[in-house]
Amino acid sequence: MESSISTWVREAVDRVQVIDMHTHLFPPSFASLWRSGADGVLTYHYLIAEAIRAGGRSPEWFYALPPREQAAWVYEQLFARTSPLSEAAMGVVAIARAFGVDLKRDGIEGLRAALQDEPSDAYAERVFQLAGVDRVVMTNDPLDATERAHWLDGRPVHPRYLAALRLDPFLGDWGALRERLAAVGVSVSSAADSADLAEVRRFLEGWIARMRPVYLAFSAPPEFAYPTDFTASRVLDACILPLCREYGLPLALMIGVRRQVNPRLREAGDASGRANLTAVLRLASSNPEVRFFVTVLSREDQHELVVLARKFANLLPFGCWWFVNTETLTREISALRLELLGPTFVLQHSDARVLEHLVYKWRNARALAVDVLVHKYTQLAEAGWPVTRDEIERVVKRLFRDNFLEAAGAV
Ligand code: RAT
Ligand code: ZN
Repeated sequence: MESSISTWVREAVDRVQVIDMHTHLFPPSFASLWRSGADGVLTYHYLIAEAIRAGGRSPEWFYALPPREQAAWVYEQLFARTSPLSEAAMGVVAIARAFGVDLKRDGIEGLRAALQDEPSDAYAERVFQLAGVDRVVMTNDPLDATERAHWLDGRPVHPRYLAALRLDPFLGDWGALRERLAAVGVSVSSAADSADLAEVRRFLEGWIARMRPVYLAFSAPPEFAYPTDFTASRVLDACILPLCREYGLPLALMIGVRRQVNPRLREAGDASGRANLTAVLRLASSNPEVRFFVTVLSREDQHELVVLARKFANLLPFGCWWFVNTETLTREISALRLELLGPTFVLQHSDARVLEHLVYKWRNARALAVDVLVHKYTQLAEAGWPVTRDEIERVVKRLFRDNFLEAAGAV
């Protein structure tokens, strides 16, 4: 029995075509936002932070280098001079291998020759196939000038890419939001009164129509609270939650990021902190008709989130985000979720910023699923349940795609 369970789980996990519910990827048609290739892979901000730690140079020195030299310097610190043992560094080794490159022998030039950095549908297709990914959800910012231009031009979006409307600036400081809105020709007053909120809502409604997102999303600091007297709570109540209800859109909350604790590191300068999940409790309980996708950045918050999800069926925990997307923590978190929720969560998302990230991040997620599921199904069989191949396949599909698609109303 044990060996058939292990075969069945492995086969189901190998075969499943993933829906990746949170990435930062863009289709080839959004050419200036496309990121792929060896230099993109090596200048991932996860690796930049590690290389600056290892290399003894200042962030200012590093960022003054042209991108090609940045990549070469990261390669030197994390691969040539030492063993690439971190999660992100080992990811590069896995990408190289998937493209037939022996990184130790062929070095950065081997990787540059094998990976392509120009936007291309055929190359994207190859990477999706290698990674076993069916569709990815993007992160779409309606206030980002470059991204807006692509949408306003009406560039086609390949069907493998789904949109998610990102709301971070709408839930921060009202004064800063006013400036961002003014830059795109929308004027609101400093009062944040009901006319202003109606204007914000109209703006978002226009972008929902244009992007046709599968959910709305924001990331929040550990201090995120709801309800509060701050404008962010009013924006949630008057704009975002009504839009979720009206358009049947889930709201994704990514909580626990401490932005720019070291601004010198730029994109690599964010850290994490423990959140107050009372905000999630209140949102889920006072909006039973809205579905909330929730992920938390601190290891310490994972158990509380799972317990809350037991109480509110409209709350769907998803993925192991950023600093908890490591071999040790993904196993701990996923086993915990299975133990308290059964297979009613989304196992993983990649957070890929560069196309080829899909390859290693989903390879790791598959290995995680095999470990956790073989263990659980073996226990289940020992407990007296005659496990079948069919049920394993169904559960694997739920964890890698169907739970998300159903909750997003995308099936
Ligand atoms: O994982 C990352 O690359 C982070 O920089 C963030 O993008 C984070 O995932 C987010 O979406 O805010
Ligand atoms: Zn992200």
